[in-house]
Amino acid sequence: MNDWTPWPEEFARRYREAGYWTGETFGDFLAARAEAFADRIAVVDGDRRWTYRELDERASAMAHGFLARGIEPGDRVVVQLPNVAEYTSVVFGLFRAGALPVFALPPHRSAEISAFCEITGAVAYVIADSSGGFDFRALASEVKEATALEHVFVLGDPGEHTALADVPAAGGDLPEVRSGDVAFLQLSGGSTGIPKLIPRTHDDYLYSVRESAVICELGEDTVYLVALPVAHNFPMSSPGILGVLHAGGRIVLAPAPSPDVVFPLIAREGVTSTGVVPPIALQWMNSPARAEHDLSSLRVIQVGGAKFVPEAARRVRAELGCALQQVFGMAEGLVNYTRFDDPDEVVVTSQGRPISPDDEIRIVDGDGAEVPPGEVGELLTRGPYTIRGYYRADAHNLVAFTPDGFYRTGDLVRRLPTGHLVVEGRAKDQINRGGEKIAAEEIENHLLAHPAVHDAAVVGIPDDYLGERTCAFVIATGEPPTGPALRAFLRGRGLAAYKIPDRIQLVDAFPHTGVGKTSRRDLRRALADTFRKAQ
Ligand code: J2J
Repeated sequence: MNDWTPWPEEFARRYREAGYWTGETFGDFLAARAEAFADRIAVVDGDRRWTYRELDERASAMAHGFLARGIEPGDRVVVQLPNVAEYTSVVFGLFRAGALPVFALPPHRSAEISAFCEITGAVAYVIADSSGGFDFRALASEVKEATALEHVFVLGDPGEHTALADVPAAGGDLPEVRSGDVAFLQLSGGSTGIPKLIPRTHDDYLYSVRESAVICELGEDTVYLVALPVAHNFPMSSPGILGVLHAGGRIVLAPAPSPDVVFPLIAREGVTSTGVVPPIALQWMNSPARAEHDLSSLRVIQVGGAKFVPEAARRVRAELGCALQQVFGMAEGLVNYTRFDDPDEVVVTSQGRPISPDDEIRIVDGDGAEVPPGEVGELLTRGPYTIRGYYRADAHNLVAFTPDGFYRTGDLVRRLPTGHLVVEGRAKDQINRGGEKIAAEEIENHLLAHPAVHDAAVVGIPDDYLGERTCAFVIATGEPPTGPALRAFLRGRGLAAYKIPDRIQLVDAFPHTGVGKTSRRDLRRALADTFRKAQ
């Protein structure tokens, strides 16, 4: 079994020759930033301000400390932290130690964390003691019991584990890290029962970061607000915290995206840009608190992660007093941005065009043939920062990628003559709940574990605010379970809260979807249609 799929040598050579892959590692990247911007502020978290030099020193001390405690180059380390400054020192510390962060999100619970640990064989887990009212130490103890985890590092009160504050250490040389190796594992939105992890190399990711910083016109005067969970691919790299560090700007970490938290922070720190998902943009636009704060420093709000409908997009400039940039990206690679010199109509109605001239785009029909220009089809892509395979997923890779290495995004798009893409829908078994991705099969499998569930199908249903919500159609066996009982059952299985179905509907039978063997995809589509018609 291969851990990951490198680019074929002829592509790797091409990307190096074109200057995309420069040989820089994340460790080098931070060192160069610290050299260039030493005393400038890099990270703001509440009243704490770290300079570039301080971040660099903290990252090295973390690296030495992790190594001294037995973390080895190549080891996987699950990182699940809220939006705090230590996220940056931990992650760059792991990069410098040659260890691979696995980026969990704050809502993940035992079902997800155990799966990440099992797939990766992670030896360590970095958490905060508690956050958002949840005690992560108990979760860590549970997962440690059941997996190969050896270390748990805790920001704050460590309980039975190790305090993150005790990790930093002095030391000599750090291990050699190669830019063509995998630097970290990012999460895929997923469409199958088992989570998929995305191996990104230093070379490929840093290319997308540098180009994003240019496209988004970042500079030393950039003050970027991290409103989404910092480990998500969007605020990490599009252009996100890494793009801002590249340009010598300042990262401001927000503990939550709500207007009461974010608006005062924008005013206090003079925030110039931020990236959010559509429901947050809507919440900000709809908030009466807008009038009470000086948001005039804001130059651009990026919106992505789910479709931002034109009606909402048109409101941005008047209501938030800044420009809109649409971002259509994916942790697997390809990122599209509308550009600042695009006509307003293109910014409002499209999801942008790719970063790189070497991003290859194919838009295909169900048989894999390219559709005529301007028509809707599934987006396939290949390029200098798009993976060629998921981590340790040989069987799934055969279906998720074409034989010639294109990633099947599962997104239905059409292309404008300018090269901009318009997202029209989805051909994958995933629900996009306001930017949070839910794999239908994963939730169905959890439901099927309930003794009174005979069959289950999970689909997306339209929602004005989130774009989509989840509805689970359930066929019971014996005494039908109630909705609240099924929800409690799912929570009890350690599932992240955003994956618990918003609606549970008991049905006697599923619709027939035509001749022959019914595919789950057809069934989900038919259920979603009947739901829509019934509304
Ligand atoms: C419609 N669907 C979108 C958009 C993503 C930048 C921005 C977002 C992500 C992200 C990211 C969309 N309109 N503007 O990684 O770097 C849906 C598509 C896509 C999937 C990827 C980044 N922007 N999507 O959302 O890995 O279905 O990345 O394939 O979480 O989100 O999800 P994810």
